[in-house]
Amino acid sequence: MSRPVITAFRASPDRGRGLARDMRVRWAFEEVGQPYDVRLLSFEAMKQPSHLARHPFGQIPTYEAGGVALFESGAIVLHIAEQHPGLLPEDPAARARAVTWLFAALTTVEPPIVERSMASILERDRPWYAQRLPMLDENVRTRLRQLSAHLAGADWLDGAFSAGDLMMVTVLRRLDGSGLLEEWPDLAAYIARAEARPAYQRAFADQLAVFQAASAG
Ligand code: GTB
Repeated sequence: MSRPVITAFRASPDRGRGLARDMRVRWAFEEVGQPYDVRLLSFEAMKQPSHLARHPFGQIPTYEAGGVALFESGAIVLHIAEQHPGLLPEDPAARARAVTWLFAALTTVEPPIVERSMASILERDRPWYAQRLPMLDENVRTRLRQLSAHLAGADWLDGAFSAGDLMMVTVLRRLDGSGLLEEWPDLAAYIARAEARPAYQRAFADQLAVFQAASAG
């Protein structure tokens, strides 16, 4: 069977920090040992009809393999996890809980983190930013506090490392540089534990190499 193809930024605005959402898909492929190819896109190419046919919102990442074409990083990671052993437990109840954590990362934890991140980029010079930031920080802190209470010293969210942890860690990494993660050393250790996984390291190096090539060219 031919290798799956995903799309990613040709020149990621995160400057190779692995914060764009192709990183979670790359990491999932590496965890399950599935080689893949990457089609790199400029911002302009992402808005062309050929890409809009794959992604109605003109974004990355997308996924194509064996007649299946997907967009949305959560759907792609879940699909990879369902196609290969390694990211979801065999036991049906544990599997359902791992999928629950994947959704929790995307729909409960990611929104306040993205809201804070976007405000810090787009509103930093606005007169209301200084007043708004404490509320944005507090919304993030609420989730971090709750996550920390759930982890309660465990290595992973629910037993063995799963697609739920993979997604949660990619979501939390977007707080890098905010100073908020440092308030929960257990969460910082949770992220570091995930980042130490060889699959993560390979995925990170691959996306960094793309940025370095774009910068050199
Ligand atoms: N819900 C979708 C998913 O999960 O796949 C969201 C996809 C998405 O937001 N894609 C972004 C994109 O294509 C790239 S990842 N943006 C271009 C556009 O909308 O025109 C988001 C992202 C971008 C940059 C950073 N960064 O620089 O730190 C972090 C995250």
